Amino acid sequence: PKTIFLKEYQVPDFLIDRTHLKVEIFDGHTIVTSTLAIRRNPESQNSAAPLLMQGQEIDIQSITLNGEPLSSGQYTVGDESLLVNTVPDTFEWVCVGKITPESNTSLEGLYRSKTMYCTQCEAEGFRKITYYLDRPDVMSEFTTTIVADKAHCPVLLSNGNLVEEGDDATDHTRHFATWHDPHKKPAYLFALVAGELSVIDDGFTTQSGREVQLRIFVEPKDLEKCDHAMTALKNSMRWDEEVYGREYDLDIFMIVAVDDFNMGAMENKGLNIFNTSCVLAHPQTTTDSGFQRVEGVVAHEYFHNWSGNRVTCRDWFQLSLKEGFTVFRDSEFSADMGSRTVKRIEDVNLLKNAQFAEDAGPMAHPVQPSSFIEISNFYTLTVYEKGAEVVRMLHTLLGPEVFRKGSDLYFERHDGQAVTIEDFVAAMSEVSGRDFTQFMNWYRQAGTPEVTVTSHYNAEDQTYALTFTQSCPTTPEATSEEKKPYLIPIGLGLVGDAGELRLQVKSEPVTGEPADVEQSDNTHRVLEITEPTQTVVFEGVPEAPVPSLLRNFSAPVKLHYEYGREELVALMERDSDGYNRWDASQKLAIAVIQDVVAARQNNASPEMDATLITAYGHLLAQVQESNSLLDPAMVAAMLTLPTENYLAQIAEVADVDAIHFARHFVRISVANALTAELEATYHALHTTEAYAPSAKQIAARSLKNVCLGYRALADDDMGITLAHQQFVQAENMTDGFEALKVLVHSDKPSAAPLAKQALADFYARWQEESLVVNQWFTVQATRPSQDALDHVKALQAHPAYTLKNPNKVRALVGAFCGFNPVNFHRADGEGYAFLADQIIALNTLNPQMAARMLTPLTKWKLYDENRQVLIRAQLERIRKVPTLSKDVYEVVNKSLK
Ligand code: HT7
Ligand code: ZN
Repeated sequence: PKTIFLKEYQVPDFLIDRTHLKVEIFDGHTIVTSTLAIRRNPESQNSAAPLLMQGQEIDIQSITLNGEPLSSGQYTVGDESLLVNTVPDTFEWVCVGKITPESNTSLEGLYRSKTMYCTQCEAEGFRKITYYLDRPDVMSEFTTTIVADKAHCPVLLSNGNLVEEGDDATDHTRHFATWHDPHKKPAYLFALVAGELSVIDDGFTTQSGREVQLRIFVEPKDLEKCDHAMTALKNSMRWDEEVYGREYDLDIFMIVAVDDFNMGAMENKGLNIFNTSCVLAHPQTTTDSGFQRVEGVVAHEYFHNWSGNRVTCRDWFQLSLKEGFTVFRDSEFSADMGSRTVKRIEDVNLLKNAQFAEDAGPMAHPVQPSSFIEISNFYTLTVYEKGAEVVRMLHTLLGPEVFRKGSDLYFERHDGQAVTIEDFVAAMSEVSGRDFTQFMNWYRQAGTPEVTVTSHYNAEDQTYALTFTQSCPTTPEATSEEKKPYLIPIGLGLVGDAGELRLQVKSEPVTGEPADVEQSDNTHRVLEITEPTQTVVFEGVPEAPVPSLLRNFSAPVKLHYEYGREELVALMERDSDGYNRWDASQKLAIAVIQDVVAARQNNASPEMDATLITAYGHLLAQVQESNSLLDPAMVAAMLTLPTENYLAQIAEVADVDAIHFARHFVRISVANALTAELEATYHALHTTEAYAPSAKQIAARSLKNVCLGYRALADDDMGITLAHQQFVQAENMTDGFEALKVLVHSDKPSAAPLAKQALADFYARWQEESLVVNQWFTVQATRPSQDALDHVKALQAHPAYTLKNPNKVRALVGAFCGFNPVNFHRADGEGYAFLADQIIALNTLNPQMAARMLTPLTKWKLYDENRQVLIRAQLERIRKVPTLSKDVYEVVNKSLK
């Protein structure tokens, strides 16, 4: 397979002004007639360039050029292309091709999901529908006519506005619909849906007074699960007007839910297609986090209408231009809809758990990658989540008003264009008058920068010096020495005994260049670190403070500062920055767990540090006070220990068994020490109020269920009894599922029969609800007990399981390999062999999914010698598969380098 390089970008040789697609769906095959108005691009470097189109798995029936048939000798069909050596400067191209959506299991292009036909074209799926210039900088005006059987496909949808519909002239069992999209768009934003669907209707009046019809299409049985998505859509539309001044631009906005989908959703112009898991929500079948996910994904796809569709990417190296910016936008939206601090904690948790791991592995790449083999492999946490953090840093550096001016300029200047990340940053630079040359390192260098901070308090002068040293580890594209220093915004405060101290920076730093310091208020600042080493001195500091560093996680870095445990407790209790209060709780928990890991490794008996228990006790006492200002969701997050995966990531050599033991030991110790407090908090929050996905209720449920989880670990059986009661009585999925998880994951003998019965009851009750069955698979796949792998293998034979549905694969195989580390990393290597088997099977069925499922095997460097050998052996086995897809080839080869 060929590597594509950013530096080799060339403008397209041809442009397609208008695209007319006629898609005739028959049972077993589909005929696609594409009529394209093509002309040479005046900006092309080659005025005599041949016409090279992309196409895959299309059976060509005929081609005409300006009405003249093209014989097969006049063009060359390659594996994935069609070449015509001589063409006029302007011409009409008509190609009739036959495709078979029914046998398309890759879920790219046009495919059949259950009884419905739908498309997924990003990034390069359109070429499976017709031959085309399938690249984002070729933008065309699309008209689409769909013809299909009336009985099987009563609903026919495509992008834009419906212009005509009626019976087929020759066959009255068939009908057609013609849609026209007035906005030029790249092929990746094309969509088509045909099937038997029910719809909920609503409307939205834009800020300029235009009426927009809003429609959500789902299977008839899911009609009652659309209200939350519709509310989220209307809130998103209003929010984008208020916060970014962006108004919707068509008369209709449609969402369609499909069961078989490789990702969460797709922002096709005017016709978003969603994985059912990201649009359907009902209190009885959806957990709180499911509700929040629906809200976030609906917003994300809607926001793409401007950040992605109106202004799109020049090439796929610019993917973060739309994805990083849109994740930032949806994250701010969710923060405005619920708890800002808790949303920030969730985002950072994802970044630290998963994106940092990606940055430390063989697939590490810059936010703007410089090369790829298969672009589908670059829809990554780096492009999305780190990309959003980079946009957030611009927001932090400029402040909300100037950032808004920058985004206004960006949208106005580039409306209708396909542009680059540099164009985005240029707009931000222009409105602020700032030079962002150094800032671009965030886009162009891979790896997580590390910042080490040391402090020195001089009681005599009342000065406090902080020295920052930055570096970035070696990643596949550059060594540590080659990496240039970053501009790192560091949010900062100084916590004293009686409160936060006033910050006065001494005009000249002790060493290095003068620190660029942005003033906000007296007790909080954002320092700008630009040098490899830089010192900032504060004066008028009356006492030795505890520094609160990287407030609100102001930059995606690993920050090291040697905190004493009592200092962490001080931050947990007194820091005005909510994010750092949580971060201190995590740091303290890590230190305590690491003690136990070390004891375990030295065959010593583990001891529990009482500092953590006392701090947790204070939190539980405070949150129960009648006038408490503590957000229960914050307390829940603070009481939640770092994951085993994260603990593995930060270990020198990850000892999965010792980590599992230590984390469990700390949880049991907390449970036994705070039994009464946990139980009291549980009861105080366990109400019978009717379910609402409100921030207040979600917060209460999250703390209640964290308490239940701990309580069930204490030496007595009361927690198991409470969990069982909650499971039986639950009126919403959050409470039901959390209780089920407690029972199924418990290693207590008393829990075993209850768990068995609860699993059986749960399945019996929800077997018709595919998304709930996914939860049922996951709770079993993540069970820590030793027979977990055998159980997962047995579940693969369950009638509800299929390798063809990505949600099922993620729920069972993905959950086991990603979130059951102690079993996936079994010392005998059976977990690795199991995953390799799944990847080999998926490689032919669905290469995108196969490549994604490789992720746990890419992390082999974290583990001991024995496991490294076992993982590499499985990667080698996969590499030897004769018909390896580009997707899997790229990840396996990079992992074995
Ligand atoms: N922009 C969408 C990307 C997407 C996708 C990419 C590859 C393969 C399948 C896919 N489905 C959707 C999703 C988004 O970021 O909104
Ligand atoms: Zn997106």
